[in-house]
Amino acid sequence: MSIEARPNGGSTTGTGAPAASDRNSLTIGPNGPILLHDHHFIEQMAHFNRERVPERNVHAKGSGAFGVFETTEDVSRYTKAALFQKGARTDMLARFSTVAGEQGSPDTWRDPRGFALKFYTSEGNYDLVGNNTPVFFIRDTMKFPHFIRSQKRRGGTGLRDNDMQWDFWTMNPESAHQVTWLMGDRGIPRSWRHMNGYGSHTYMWINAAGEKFWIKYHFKTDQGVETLTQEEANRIAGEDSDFHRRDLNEAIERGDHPSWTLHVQVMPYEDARDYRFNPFDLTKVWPHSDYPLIKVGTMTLNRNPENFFAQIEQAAFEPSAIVPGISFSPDKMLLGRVFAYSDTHRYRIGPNYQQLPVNKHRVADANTYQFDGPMAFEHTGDAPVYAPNSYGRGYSDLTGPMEDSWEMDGEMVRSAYTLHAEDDDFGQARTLVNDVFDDAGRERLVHNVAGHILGGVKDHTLPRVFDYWKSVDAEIGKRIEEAVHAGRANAVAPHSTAADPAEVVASPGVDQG
Ligand code: HDE
Repeated sequence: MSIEARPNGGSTTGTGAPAASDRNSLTIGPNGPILLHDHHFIEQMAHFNRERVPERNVHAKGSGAFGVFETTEDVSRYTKAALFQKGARTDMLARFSTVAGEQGSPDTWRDPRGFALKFYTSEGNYDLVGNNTPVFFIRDTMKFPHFIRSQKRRGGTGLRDNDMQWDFWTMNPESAHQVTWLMGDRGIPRSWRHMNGYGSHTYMWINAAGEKFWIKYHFKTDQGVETLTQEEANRIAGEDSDFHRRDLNEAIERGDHPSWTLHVQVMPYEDARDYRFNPFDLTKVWPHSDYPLIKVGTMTLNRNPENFFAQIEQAAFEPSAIVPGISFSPDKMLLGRVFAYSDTHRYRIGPNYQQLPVNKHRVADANTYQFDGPMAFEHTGDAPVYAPNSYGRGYSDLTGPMEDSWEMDGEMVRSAYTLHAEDDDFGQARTLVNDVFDDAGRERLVHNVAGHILGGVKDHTLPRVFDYWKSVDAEIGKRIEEAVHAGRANAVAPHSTAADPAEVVASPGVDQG
């Protein structure tokens, strides 16, 4: 919406009337006191004091753009979802973000990146709220607040603390796969355009015949994966904390529209029970040799937001936003998130956040039994506000087994997952190190991990850290231990002359994750 200059060149009050001045408050004489009935001054000041909404408590730093998803292949044998029918073109919004840093933190910190997608489909919004990593640190939602607090700031000093991070990671060994990925090259993408996106969890697809499949999403960047070294990232963090936000905005501005090709892995419903890994364990991937990638379509980002606050800060992505043909899975992390996101939006933005234009679905004949609440500006007139009713307002009344259900039995317990044949905490991390990283990649992994450890890990945490890495791979663990001992031996004593920054493996002042 472009606001042309008004005929008198002036502005208006919040109620639309001409405003007298945006430069001088109303006083008795030029030197007198400000008058209480200077309502324009009061309105300006009062609204200014209320311009901030709470930042996201994770993924606070991010940005995004609008675009379109086009399904180019026929995957109707797996899903009936309208947006995934061949030829469908669906408007969408993407938001990319870091995880632990606050709104003003550097884009180039070592961290997973949020890869949040909102598809405005003809059947309702479908939100796929993933990361640029196919796995995660933990596999039970109950641990999430503890995990996040260990990555943020200490209760006493308010400082971030690498020791706290390793204390948590080494006491939760299921984190090893994600931590290995994080400390490797992909922990710092060169730009959001040069990273892949993943749904991370296992989801359910249902086809028109009601047949169910387990699937995993892979958005492969068409720009190619490119990363930053720790040293490049440290430098950029000091020069331009909005490096990634600026890159995306300027690329779209110059017509260089980034795109990603979506593939899915499809697991027949019955395979899950005996698959060698727990297919719902978010710390695990499904080897592509077991379930190869199947192409679906292309996502292209081609329009920058007009207003950052209205369209990015207030964008509300929620894993609970699903459409017919797509559903959840027994993944405890996904089920926890299905509750948490809408809850956080009600707190952060308000209970009517779904009415905001950026969050509004595109379903013409929507019929929602939600009414009133703060800032409600949609309504259904005098239509019945209850169901059932005899005045013709429709309502839903399905009973019996739901099409997207799955079988479960057993008593209520609090427990870890039962382990499948090859389930353990370090095996897939070891595969990542030995079969995916090359020699140079392993060298950078050792360098990054040792640098992070030298950034403040305390003596009593160190043995667990070395054991953690030796459990991933004996050789890598040994090299990390040697690099840390060497780094400590070379560390310059605080009282002596300043060290050459290049010699200090880690810049403790710069966050590494
Ligand atoms: Fe999030 N996560 N998360 N997360 N997450 C949030 O929702 C949460 C997890 C992810 O750009 C919050 O709107 C729980 C995994 C992204 O606006 C919050 C758990 C993955 C974004 C929240 C997880 C993600 C968020 C904070 C453990 C990848 C940014 C603000 C089960 C698959 C979305 C908000 C955006 C944001 C909860 C773990 C991705 C607090 C409880 C795993 C991309 O609700």
